[in-house]
Amino acid sequence: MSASVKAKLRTQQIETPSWAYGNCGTRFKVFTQAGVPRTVEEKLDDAAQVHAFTGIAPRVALHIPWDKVDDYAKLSRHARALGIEIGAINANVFQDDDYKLGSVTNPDPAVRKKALAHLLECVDIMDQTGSRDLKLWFPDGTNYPGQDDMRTRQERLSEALMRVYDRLGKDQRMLLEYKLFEPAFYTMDVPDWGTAYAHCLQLGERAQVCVDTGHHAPGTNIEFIVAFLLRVKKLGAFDFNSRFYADDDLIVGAADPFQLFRIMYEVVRGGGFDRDAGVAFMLDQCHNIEPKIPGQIRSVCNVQEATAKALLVDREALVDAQRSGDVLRANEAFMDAFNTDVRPMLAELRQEMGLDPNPMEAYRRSGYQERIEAGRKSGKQSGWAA
Ligand SMILES: [Mn+2]
Repeated sequence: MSASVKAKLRTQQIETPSWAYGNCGTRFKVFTQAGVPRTVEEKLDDAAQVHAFTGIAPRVALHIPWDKVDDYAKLSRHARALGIEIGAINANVFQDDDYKLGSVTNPDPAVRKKALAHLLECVDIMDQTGSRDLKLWFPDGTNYPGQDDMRTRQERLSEALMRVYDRLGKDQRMLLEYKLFEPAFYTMDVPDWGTAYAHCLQLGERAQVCVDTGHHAPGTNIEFIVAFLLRVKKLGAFDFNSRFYADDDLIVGAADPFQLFRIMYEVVRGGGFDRDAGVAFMLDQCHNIEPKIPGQIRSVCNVQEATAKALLVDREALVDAQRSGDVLRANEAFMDAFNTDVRPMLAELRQEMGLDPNPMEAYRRSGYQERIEAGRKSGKQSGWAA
């Protein structure tokens, strides 16, 4: 069994976010770190380290305008020279004063126009980087009952999404992300997977839902959402991170490894792990207090561990117990896989892939962290305002 599990794990690809390498923080404080990238190229350099030590993180997502450059073809070449590729393009309609009352659902048509122009610009960038996915997350919503008309805002959203969808190339996809609350506190215009799903359904098959694991109410059964969306071919991507309370953006698997396993089991069960299913496994995280590159390595390894356990579930025994209504035996089959220590198997896999069995230790030993801390002294660090 372990040989077939390892063969599957070899095909896994996890995309890291460029913004995880820059400075970030909470709304109270951004703590800067030594050695943080000053340019997009340096973010790609750091992302390449994560791939070098894990072997399964060959792509990095960009965020526009944070990662805006003059020459995207040149940036793609820089990525390829490092052994990685540019992944999804993430739009940003949350940082301008104009967006105080929303972006594509703003009551002011001029603001809506500006937001739409940015989304279309992101598709132009995808054409140049060769990216398949446009990831859309809208901060749009209201804080007070009566502030704006919820239904009209849905019309505005739908109109903008249609315009962007029409602009996509035939190999490009739109990933629509939802979030329960924040920055708006009364209503969000895309608050949940049902809303995202309904819009994607209306748009067409190249519009799919992105499940950010930190964007639900506490206690939400995320694996059910995953199972449902996979069944109807609308699960486009994950934004993995973990949370204790709200959108904490912590290292994936840190808060609830069992939940991550349950999610990955539904992915395996629903065929979402097969490459042609097109599910993008992305991380969306902020490393506020921990060093960023090892923070990403840890996260990638945690997804890999949960995936390994999900692949280890004895499906035959499970299905047999389920069909015969044997509740306890079914649960045992499930839990046996979760309780398996897969670390020795993963160490073996890495050695077979020509990697160090322990990516965290190997990174520490590599001296890369010391080199960037010494070398990146002048210039402005990328990231949120410090
Ligand atoms: Mn996200």
